[in-house]
Amino acid sequence: MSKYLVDESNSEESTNFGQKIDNTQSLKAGNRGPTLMEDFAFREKMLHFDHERIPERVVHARGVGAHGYFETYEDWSNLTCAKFLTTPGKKTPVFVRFSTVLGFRGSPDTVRDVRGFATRFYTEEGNFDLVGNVIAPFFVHDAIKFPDVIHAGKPEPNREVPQAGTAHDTAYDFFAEFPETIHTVLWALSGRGIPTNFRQVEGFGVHTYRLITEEGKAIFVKFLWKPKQGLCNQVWDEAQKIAGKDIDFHRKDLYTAIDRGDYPEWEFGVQIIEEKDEFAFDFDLLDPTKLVPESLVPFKPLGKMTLNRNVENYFSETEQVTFCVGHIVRGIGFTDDSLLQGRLMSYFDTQINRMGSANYMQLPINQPLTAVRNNQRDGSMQSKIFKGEVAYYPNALQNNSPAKPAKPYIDYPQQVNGRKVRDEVPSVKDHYSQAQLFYNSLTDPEKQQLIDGARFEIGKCKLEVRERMVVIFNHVDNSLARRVATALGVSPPDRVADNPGKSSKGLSMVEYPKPDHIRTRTVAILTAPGINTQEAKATYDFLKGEGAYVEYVGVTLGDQDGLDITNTYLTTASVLWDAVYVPGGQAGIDFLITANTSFFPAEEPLMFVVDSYRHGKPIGVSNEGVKLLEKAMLKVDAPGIVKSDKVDNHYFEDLKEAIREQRFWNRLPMDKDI
Ligand code: HDE
Repeated sequence: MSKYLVDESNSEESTNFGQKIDNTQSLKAGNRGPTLMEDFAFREKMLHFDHERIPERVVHARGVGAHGYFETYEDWSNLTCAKFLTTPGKKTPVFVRFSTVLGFRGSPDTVRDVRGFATRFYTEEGNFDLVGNVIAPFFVHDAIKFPDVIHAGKPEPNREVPQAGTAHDTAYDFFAEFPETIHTVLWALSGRGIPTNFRQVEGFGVHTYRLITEEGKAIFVKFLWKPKQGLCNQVWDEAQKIAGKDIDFHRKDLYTAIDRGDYPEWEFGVQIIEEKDEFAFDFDLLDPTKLVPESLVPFKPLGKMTLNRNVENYFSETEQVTFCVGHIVRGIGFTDDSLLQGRLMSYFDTQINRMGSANYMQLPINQPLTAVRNNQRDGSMQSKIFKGEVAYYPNALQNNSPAKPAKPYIDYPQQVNGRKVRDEVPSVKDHYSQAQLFYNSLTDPEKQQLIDGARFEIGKCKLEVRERMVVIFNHVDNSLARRVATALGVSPPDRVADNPGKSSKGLSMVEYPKPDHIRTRTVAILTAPGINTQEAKATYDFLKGEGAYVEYVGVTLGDQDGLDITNTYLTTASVLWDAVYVPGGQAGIDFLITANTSFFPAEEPLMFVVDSYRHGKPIGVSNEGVKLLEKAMLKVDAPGIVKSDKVDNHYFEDLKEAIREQRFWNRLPMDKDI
């Protein structure tokens, strides 16, 4: 792709047809006169500007992309003949685009939503696009319902509100009418719907695919991505505040980590189901509203992906990348999952609509590494010049070329039969067992967050929608329904269904392994004139040495007693940081508590620690710094508050451990009756 990079530094301006121009003024009849029609430079510039936008994606419009590579651990030819998985250590370039689903292209990053995790592998056999999500199941099992679920979730068409979220009548009207959505709805209401950043998300291929060996043996697989950075979510209040303070929060997080060389990594792997076990489960393997629990089928890592390069140009790369579920490589196959089958058509169509041309695969970001040879011709913006008179097959004039390859894509010779029907699929009808499995697998604080999410979202809906949603919840779990109902002004229902209490590993975010370091964790050190700069500096140096992203927050920008203040209490807020440290120093703490300069927002330092506390974040505090917490009426002995009179190595290790832990969920308020 580098041959397409354009560097315009030290150059002279020209039109698109190459004429050098002075483009600082338009051509007028006299200084104050009308602009002349003959001004070709003005016309070209303005017309190009008028056409700068292409239709945004109908879903997943808001996204962020990065380049990287995938490296396979071993030769997996016992599972598949896909070449990128059969040469140990081989690096295959990738491009990943993370996205929210419902919001428009300029919507905030931290809304509650499902998120896309789309990966393109530029393999030596062509592009393989694994267009997945960060949530394992999907709302509906039949592609024909997709426009409905999206119309219900998108802003309501009469007024076009609300933006980028499901907290409104039409979304929950649909969910209540269509209970197969409940499993995915619970995922979205949990921490999975508000990840801390895109580096800490799992990825799921969602559908069941096939892997096929050279000998033609096939197995069923689910594709999964496991982040090395751990899993973490924001608190809903925090996510909402970030949506105002920094709507690009997730984008910037990814860009920053990559710019600083802290490349995020994911293990890529599969859950393997032998063909003979297709019907061995109490759910349908081809039903994408269900997942394969890791307690039943373990995750088998195949390789690792590293994202190590940011895009040069958002539009050319992230906006113009055209993922298609149908971009597949030899050794990987589809299944009869009807959602997958529907997607196989929709993505090609949507890309032609977005790009305005069937030649979109010729764009630099879309070109495969392999040669493209076929008899497809012409179309808008054709950039290739094909030699010769032949554009058909078979032909003798060109020796029957492009010819049949020696090893073409393997269409798995699956037996297909059945009557044409437009019926419900009986095996999909159990909507609640896996919703229960998911709910039961969460820790109590995670359940609480899910319930609070439901109270917020459904609390925005009409009474009849609220009542119907409580009925759905009650089929999952009576206590869940009662807890949600109480806050919605709906009568807590009696038990109607059993929740047998089954759970699975791999579903709780809290139980996911944490990294053993604190690299990339962001820490704000609160300062004011009179703060103990020695303590501040020593903590800064220690955390920085551990690879954390540490900055000082102060009253004004610039130097303050030798500290380089890069944020003020006006430009930042606790929600933008993973942790906060308050050093000692009586005068400084007095300043933060009483704040006597006119431009200083008096409550902000207090709000800083209050929000950090409420969002379960680690808070380091030394000596007089404790007084700021006391003034804010926080429990200074609560978990995750690391305090000491001595800022020494012992203290630093405790602080590091708390920052590594990332969140102290049991500090968040819990319902009394559980
Ligand atoms: Fe998509 N989806 N989708 N989807 N999807 C699109 O393609 C569609 C589904 C997913 O970063 C669109 O380029 C249908 C499941 C991601 O560019 C569109 C159905 C999963 C992205 C489309 C589904 C996804 C898209 C919109 C049901 C997870 C963003 C613009 C049959 C496995 C890709 C575009 C990117 C994007 C259709 C369901 C993930 C319209 C019809 C299930 C990550 O083609």
